[in-house]
Amino acid sequence: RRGSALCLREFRVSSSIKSSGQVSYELRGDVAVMTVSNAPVNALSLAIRQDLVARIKQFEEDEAAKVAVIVGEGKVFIAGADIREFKRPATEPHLPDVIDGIEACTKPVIAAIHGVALGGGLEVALGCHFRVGVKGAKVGLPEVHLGIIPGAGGTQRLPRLAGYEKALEMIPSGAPIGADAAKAAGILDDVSDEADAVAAGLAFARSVIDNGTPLRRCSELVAPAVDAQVFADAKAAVAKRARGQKSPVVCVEAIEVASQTSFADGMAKEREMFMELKNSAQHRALAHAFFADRALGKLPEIEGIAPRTLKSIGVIGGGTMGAGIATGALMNGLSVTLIERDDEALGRAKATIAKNVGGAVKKGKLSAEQEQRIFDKALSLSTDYASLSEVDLVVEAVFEDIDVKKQVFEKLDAVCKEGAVLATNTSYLDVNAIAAVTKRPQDVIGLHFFSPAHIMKLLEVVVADKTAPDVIATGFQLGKIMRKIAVRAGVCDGFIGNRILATYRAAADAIVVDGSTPFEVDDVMLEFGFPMGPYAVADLAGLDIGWATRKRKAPTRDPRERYFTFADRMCEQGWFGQKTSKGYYVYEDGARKGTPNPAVLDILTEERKEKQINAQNLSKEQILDRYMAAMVNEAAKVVEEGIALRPLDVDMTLIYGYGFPRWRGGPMQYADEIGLEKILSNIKAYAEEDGYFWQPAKLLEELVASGRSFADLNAESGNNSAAKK
Ligand code: 3H9
Repeated sequence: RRGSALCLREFRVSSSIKSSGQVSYELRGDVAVMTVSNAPVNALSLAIRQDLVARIKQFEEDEAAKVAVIVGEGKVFIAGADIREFKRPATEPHLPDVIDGIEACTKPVIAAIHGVALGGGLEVALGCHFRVGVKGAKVGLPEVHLGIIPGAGGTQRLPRLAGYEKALEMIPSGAPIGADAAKAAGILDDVSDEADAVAAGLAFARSVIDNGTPLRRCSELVAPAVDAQVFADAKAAVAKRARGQKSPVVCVEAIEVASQTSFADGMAKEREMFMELKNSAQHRALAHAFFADRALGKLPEIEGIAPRTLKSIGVIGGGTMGAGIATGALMNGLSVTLIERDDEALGRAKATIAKNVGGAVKKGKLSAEQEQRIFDKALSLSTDYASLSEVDLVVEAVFEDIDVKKQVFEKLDAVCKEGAVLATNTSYLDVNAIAAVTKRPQDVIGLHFFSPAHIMKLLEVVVADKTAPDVIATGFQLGKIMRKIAVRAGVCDGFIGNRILATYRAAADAIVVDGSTPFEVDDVMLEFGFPMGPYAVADLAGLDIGWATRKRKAPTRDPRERYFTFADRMCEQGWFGQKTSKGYYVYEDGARKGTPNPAVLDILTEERKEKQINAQNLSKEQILDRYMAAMVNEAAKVVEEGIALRPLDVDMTLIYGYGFPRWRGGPMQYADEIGLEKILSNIKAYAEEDGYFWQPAKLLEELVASGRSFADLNAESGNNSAAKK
């Protein structure tokens, strides 16, 4: 039989492999229990793969063992291949061969799944002859999120077992499904009532032995045929959603291969597709993002520090931002006391919260009971600061003016209990100056939410000079409770995100005044993968906001700075973007997507004439290079000054708060891919035109001089597990 031959081949391979002891083998009566043990998530490292091969050989030769059960030690079954190994050349035994070896066994092998079986973990289970899950278990093939496809038979075995439609649903989305759904789809043979995977596996093994159930190999199954149009439709839908990311489309193509060829040919093709993606910049970027996500909260200053109690919070200000913060907190189980200046403003705030919460209920993110609880119990409204005397944390979201904020903090200092965290949601003001008006600067922190605050993922935790470590820990804890991505930032104008944004927006304005159109810049950034270009974003945010900032900053503007007037001229005409139906784009009848406003081009022509600028005709590539150089240069300064602790903090800020395509990994990861030398030499060339704006970051120069990258800096920080050897 094909299976046995394969199995024997594996045995020969394995005879020279020494077991490292990470997959244990224990005979329980006539059932061999193999326990994969590689904390924390039983990733299929080289040692585990070697061990699996050895244990399968042992089982095949063990006359006392009739059936084998594979289980995972700890919280999960197996979370997939060891992603850290992908940076190095693949080492034998390769996972597809290990799994073929399991499937080829002549005696039944059962996967008993608890926690999760993800990626290669589910592929191991698909290589087994039976799969049983305990309640609460989840299975999925999330490789797409790492810019790859399942590469150990997932794209070939899953459609054979569960059908093409199910595979097309699960693999390109990467979304895991629960045990019951997996059973309904035929992926699990049973969902056990046993709490423990070993007990579930043993019980299933017993029934296989008692009933003499024949082996079932996924590779030998034939899925019901489907029309080729199903794949064409899936590819089109997935490509639209993926916006430049390759792996979702390749996932569909790999599943389609399963419908066209033999299992063996399909496996060869899957391997080819997998290897190509594994060696791609998109995979490197997404793997970087995976580990960066997990490194964000690992900060030496809060290691081992417990956060303060966090059950009830106060929110000052019930505008869009304050109501959004209150909504986010309420939806995640916190009690909220919201303060406004009068009953009318409180009524408006309550209506906004009700609308936000209602929207979440409609989307199925919240139940009607939870909604009821929020308005019956969790939300209090008050015009009196004294109502904040017992809250654990207060977030101030009042008008962005330093004097107004200082007054608020003086009042908070007077009424809040000892140990309460006092947070400002300012987006650029000096948190040190705000802390200084209180007698407890150690309790003051910036918590910079992004609007709409109950939806946007990013939270900048802004650490001031005197902020206490447990207050920082509490900021991160609030982020966790509210399901935000919290990034540590230092104090400066605009912190990490808005400071970098201001710089690349200024670069965009220069590109536009020097000859390109805002629409070309937007198109280039859309093509790059941003959901919107900077000028469409400006229209959405309201052009009057930038106008007010420019007016405020006018007295302190450095005369060496190039100043552009086109945006002011647009505002003077009352064009504030979407809210006035006109800005860079024209929004007919309240449309959310506009068409280019041709009058903007006339305003630009006038400005060029006044300033005697000869319009340059920049190519798309030149526009992109300038835009990205500005972003990377400012980002490097932000790291150099310690505003961001590591390059990865910048990357995640831009991804979660500013629409930077995740599959490019953030600006620092992108810069590493392009090469820091190239970025620096571009900056130096631009500096010949405008030496004030294009001052190279010292950090960038240092890295180029020492031949290092931003990834090296992340690794040197010691908190990025991707970099660990
Ligand atoms: C694959 O399988 C390819 C195959 O198709 C083909 C191969 C040929 N590898 O998330 P957590 C680390 S691709 C290495 O905080 P949780 C993680 O970095 C893989 N390390 O825990 C963290 O380390 P640290 C497809 C991994 O409880 C620690 O484990 N599989 C891996 O919130 C704890 O992780 C996936 O994409 C890994 N595969 O969530 C699944 N996974 O403590 C990826 C985790 O140093 N994993 N680590 O920061 C997950 O989705 C979640 O980790 C999981 C646990 C849900 C399992």
